[in-house]
Amino acid sequence: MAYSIIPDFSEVPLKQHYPAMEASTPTPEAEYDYKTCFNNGFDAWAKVLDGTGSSFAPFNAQMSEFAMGYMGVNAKHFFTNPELFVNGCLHASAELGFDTPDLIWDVYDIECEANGGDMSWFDELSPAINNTRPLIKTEKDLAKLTPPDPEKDGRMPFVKDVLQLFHEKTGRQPTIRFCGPLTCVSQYMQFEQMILQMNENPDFVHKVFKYVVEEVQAPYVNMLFKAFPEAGTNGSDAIGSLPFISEEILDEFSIPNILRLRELTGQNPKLQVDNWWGDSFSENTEKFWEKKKRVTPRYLKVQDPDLYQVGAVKAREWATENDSPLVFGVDNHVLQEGPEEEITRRVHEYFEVGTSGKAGDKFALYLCNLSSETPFEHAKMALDAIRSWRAGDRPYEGEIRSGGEYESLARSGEKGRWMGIGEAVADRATLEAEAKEGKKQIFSDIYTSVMEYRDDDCAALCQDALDAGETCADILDEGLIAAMDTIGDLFASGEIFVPEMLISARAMKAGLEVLRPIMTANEEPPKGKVLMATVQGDLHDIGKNLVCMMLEGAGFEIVDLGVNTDPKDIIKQAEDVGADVVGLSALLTTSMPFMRKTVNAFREEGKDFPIICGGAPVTRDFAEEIGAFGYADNAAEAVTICKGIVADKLQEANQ
Ligand code: B12
Repeated sequence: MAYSIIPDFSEVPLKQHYPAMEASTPTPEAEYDYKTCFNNGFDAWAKVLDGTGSSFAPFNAQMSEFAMGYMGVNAKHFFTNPELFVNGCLHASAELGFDTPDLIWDVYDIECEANGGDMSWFDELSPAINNTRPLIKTEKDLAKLTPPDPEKDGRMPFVKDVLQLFHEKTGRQPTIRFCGPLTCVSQYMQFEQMILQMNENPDFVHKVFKYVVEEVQAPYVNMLFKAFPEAGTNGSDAIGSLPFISEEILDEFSIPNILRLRELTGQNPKLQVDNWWGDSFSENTEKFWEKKKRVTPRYLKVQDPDLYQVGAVKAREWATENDSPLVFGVDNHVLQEGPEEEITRRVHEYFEVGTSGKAGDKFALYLCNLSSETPFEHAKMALDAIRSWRAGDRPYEGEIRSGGEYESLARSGEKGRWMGIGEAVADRATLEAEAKEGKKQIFSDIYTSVMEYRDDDCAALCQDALDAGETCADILDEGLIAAMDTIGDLFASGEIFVPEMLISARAMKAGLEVLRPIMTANEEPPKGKVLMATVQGDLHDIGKNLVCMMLEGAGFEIVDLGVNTDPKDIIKQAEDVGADVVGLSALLTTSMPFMRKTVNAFREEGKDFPIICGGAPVTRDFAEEIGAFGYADNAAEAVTICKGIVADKLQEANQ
């Protein structure tokens, strides 16, 4: 069956990771009887989640990309052909011995794609909305949109077919997946624009939520409920996590819209959203878990890296006190990158704590995303760890490391590492006092206007400073850049979140606009020119955009090539604009090879630009190994490196 707006992939070659299968013919049923082989797992999950209690703790894993790699199927076929998709997931789950198969397609995209959202398709990973061309920028764009027909548009019918096949093959009720309303709106509006508009024009954003929830999501989910009235349902909401958003945004936008969707789909208490991260960023974890309970009433799910940070014991205690079934999620970075011992340790620790106490029979384990790049041995190791736990092996008994001071062997256990957040520097009052010390009043006022997100005041104060004869350089250094330095430090210490960073950057930009004409007329040079790009195959840009903002705040000129960037384009643009530094960002392990490819391409063409790399899965070692000039863990560090590169260049030129 062909679904609307899906390009023709008939010529796409197969990926050959694992023993390959013909993509054009559905994978064979193999020898498994899917109607019986997952029965114990399905029953155990049901007993855990309905609070009856299970005689063993079941597990499952997000694994569609892994199944795709395991079957040797190209993503463009896998995510458009229901036979391939369902057979692939069931076959891989049965073959590896999963308790249950967890069918999860690229769930963030379906609603926006069906409404005409621009999609990017890749060979080796799931497709994604191209967030550089959002559907809604203005009220006019919103008014022009016609809601999709769930029976016809995009891959909404694909999802229905997937559920139907799953039901036929397993004899079980499928789970209806949808995109959490907040993540869905960010797909329609683009993340930064959504956050800025929430601050500037919240009524508009509320209207977008209303449209998306009432006219797109409810009809879609209801179409699926009509076909599968007994189905479970679960939303995915990656962006509804701290510190992308604040708890205020959760309260104002996210929670009410999840509840509204529940209302519009027949008050089904099973309609839930269960994958918010950010527990370790919340000032009060227990209160955060109460918020989670509002949108996932039946159980508490806490996943790494937050789980490792706040501690499995704390989560166990809360769940027991609140009479809530409990699900722990094991870090996808640990599963993918190891170290190998950590995989077994982590699985055992979470089983030990999760199954402890009087509610220990209401516990299940979740392996957060086995990707197509997760080594087969690592997936096997996780499964062996589960088997050995069940067989009574307890090599690490009593060694509870999560929530403690243990230096984790796995870097993603460090606080905030996954968000590129560094070490605490100092508290806000100290940073502000230091920044203002001995400063002229006008600079101090400019600094404060940025810190307090007052765009108009910042612009007016910059004008006042110019009128009073101050130079652009001083206004920048003493006012705007000083403020962005503090903002960077506060973000690095986890004291402020992404929204505050975006809003302060906008205030800084308002001031910059006042200075720009004078700077251009005086030909006051920027501190340097940085070319930034997210590498090929990768559409994540939140981190890259933060780095751009901080660099701009530090006086650099930025040329941002956006996402999914071809190495050739990067080289050409670096030359055309005369970049002092080239910055590459990657958030997927599957796109990291393109970082290497880009660095190699510069080398092969003999183009000697200093390249710096970053993004959560990228490490200093990796950057060194591929021959990059530098690496930064976070936006503030990126500014320091760029300053260093430009200073060295100047020094060389002056010698
Ligand atoms: C937000 C998000 C999304 C959003 C992206 C929105 C956007 N506009 O970027 C959406 C929902 C669209 C999405 C889609 C997908 N995602 Co995603 N996503 C995330 C999430 C939750 C956060 C990533 C992020 O923005 N972090 C916050 C920023 C601030 O941190 P950062 O990028 O690291 O940046 C900082 C530093 O690293 C550094 N830095 C960053 N870039 C640079 C560059 C330079 C030069 C320097 C010096 C420094 C630097 O400074 C920044 C600021 O301090 C992570 C989960 C996680 N736990 O990390 C998953 C995650 C990255 N996604 C993942 C996956 C698998 C996907 C999808 C394939 C899912 C799917 N099945 O549809 C698609 C892929 C799309 C694609 N082809 O790119 C996986 C990756 C697994 C892996 N090991 O590769 C993760 C880890 C989730 C998971 N646990 O499975 N995702």
